[in-house]
Amino acid sequence: MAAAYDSNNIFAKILRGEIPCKKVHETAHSLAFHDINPLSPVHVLVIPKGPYVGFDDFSAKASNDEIADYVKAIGDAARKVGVDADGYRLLSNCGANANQEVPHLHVHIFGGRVLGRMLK
Ligand code: DGP
Repeated sequence: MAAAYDSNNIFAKILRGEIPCKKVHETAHSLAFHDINPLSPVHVLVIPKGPYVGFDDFSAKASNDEIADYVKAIGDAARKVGVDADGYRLLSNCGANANQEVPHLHVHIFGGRVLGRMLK
């Protein structure tokens, strides 16, 4: 079972506008912005606006509208930053075993170079 949502996590603060971000794309239910500590030439994070800790509670509790919006936002963000032509990697760390650092669901988009087998 996922942990309870902590509304003081850094991405909740970004969503409330309390901390700035370099926005890539925004929809009704999703926000994409550049990672503060990029691990590849393009490193974007895409988050749902709702209070979901990770993929587990998002997939269990989010509405079909939120899920559709989020999936589309990930693809649209990748196209906006131009990694669709050469390829990119999507990754979401979910929970302790995956070393998830920020307890708000995020999908990483890595691109801009040939990627090793593991990143993150
Ligand atoms: P993960 O380990 O999967 O939970 O990745 C968390 C990512 O969040 C990590 O790549 C760095 C990024 N990050 C942490 N704090 C901030 C922040 O304040 N702004 C932005 N843009 N990214 C952040």
